[in-house]
Amino acid sequence: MDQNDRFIKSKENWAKARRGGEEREVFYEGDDRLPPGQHLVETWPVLDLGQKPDIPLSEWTLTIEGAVTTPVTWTWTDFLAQPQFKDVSDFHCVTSWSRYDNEWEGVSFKQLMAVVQPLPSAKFILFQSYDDYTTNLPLDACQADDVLLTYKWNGRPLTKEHGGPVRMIVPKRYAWKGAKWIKAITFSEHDEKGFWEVRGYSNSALPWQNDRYG
Ligand SMILES: Nc1nc2c(c(=O)[nH]1)N[C@H]1C(S)=C(S)[C@@H](COP(=O)(O)O)O[C@H]1N2
Ligand SMILES: [Mo]
Repeated sequence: MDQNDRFIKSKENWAKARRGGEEREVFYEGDDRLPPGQHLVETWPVLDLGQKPDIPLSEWTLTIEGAVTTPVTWTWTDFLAQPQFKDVSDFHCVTSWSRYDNEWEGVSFKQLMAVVQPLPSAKFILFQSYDDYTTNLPLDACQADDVLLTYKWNGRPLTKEHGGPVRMIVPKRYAWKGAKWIKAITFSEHDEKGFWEVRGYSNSALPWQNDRYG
């Protein structure tokens, strides 16, 4: 086992030890903005499987396919040609840190859906990344106004460590639902669990429900 396998194993065991059995603890820390069991940080920690793929902008593509009327593969130029969107939101990691007021810039998920036009049968979405990470969400969750594909954080290009060139941001779910180094988005009639979802983490991942383990 290398260091990375050990990290995955320990996170998996952590979820196993905590799911079921005990009742979910829901407590508030006197601040309506901080979800239960979270603490506030001012830095921005880096969390991933350790690969941090290097994708030159000239080689970067994002494919959006599956149960859609118009599948597309965007190059970097195509991505930047989309109407641009800015939003400020809070970031909640399941390992218990939260970071407030992140300013994101990119393409809203609503815009992406206007381009590909999901079929009425499309109910779920699978996200795939350049490091072979995957995560899944119901389509409904991605229709929220604050969901976007971002390439800028606080006015600066998103660094490789944090998922640049482009990553997903889904503020109302724990941060593992936001795929860094995003490569493909597949709309589907069926739900397919992602990397952490098959390793004991919640399929829904709702911070306000303290919904961490599945
Ligand atoms: N491609 C990819 N995306 C990923 C991950 C990953 O390992 N690979 N880790 C997830 C997890 S567990 C978290 S908490 C956030 C962390 O984002 P950050 O490193 O920018 O803080 O990215 C999520 N997206
Ligand atoms: Mo995470």
